[in-house]
Amino acid sequence: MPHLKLTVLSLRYSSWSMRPWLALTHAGARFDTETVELAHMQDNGKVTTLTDRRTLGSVHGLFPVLRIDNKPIHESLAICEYAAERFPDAGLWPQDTLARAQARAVSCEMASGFSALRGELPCHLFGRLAGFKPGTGAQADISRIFEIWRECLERSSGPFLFGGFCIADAMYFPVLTRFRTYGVRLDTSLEDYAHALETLPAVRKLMTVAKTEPHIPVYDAELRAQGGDPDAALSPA
Ligand SMILES: N[C@@H](CCC(=O)N[C@@H](CS)C(=O)NCC(=O)O)C(=O)O
Repeated sequence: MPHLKLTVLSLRYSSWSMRPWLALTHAGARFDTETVELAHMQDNGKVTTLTDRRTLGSVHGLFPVLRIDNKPIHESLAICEYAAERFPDAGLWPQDTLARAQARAVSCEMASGFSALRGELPCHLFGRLAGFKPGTGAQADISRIFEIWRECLERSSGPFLFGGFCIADAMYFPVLTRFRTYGVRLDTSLEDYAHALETLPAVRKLMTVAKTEPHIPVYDAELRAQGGDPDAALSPA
């Protein structure tokens, strides 16, 4: 069996890292997770060069990277594709050809879009900010995401976007956590989807692991500056 190592930024915040972590975990893959910390995220005025990033295991400067016996795959969706092919019994893509293409389409839409949402509502698994009002661009992204979720759930009858949990759900999980952090309300049908995601064993495991992941001081400072609390949703020990 090849050795798998997933190099990530802190799973408290890194949405791109969470996605392949969830896909691999749901598939039952045995893999090591290595969390790296970048100098410019420590709130000390330092920069992180491409050389620094490569020394820490990146290929093109970003994370996550999966290494299979030290051979890298960068880009989260490509890592998820690898997991789907390596662990075919996990159902990481739908069986049906059309549903599979549709699942890939909404996954690609997530990977390449929603920049206003990403910019305005940074991912904080345990953060909470009361009274947040999205701007026009972020609101348009939220509306489109609700539309995708409703259409998929109507077609599949749930509980996940394409019936069983698949890569499309892994792609949208960090969006759901943003909705929780910033108080974006879901209607009843979408709350059922949220419940299915939040109680999935791989998601529960992620939430447990994330509690032990490092804080990123610049992200916490940005949330606090808006009146938020980066640890508000941590359950008492
Ligand atoms: N398209 C890439 C995006 C990866 C990405 O943006 N990763 C962020 C972490 S969530 C990162 O490495 N950021 C480093 C930085 O901001 O300096 C993927 O899907 O893997």
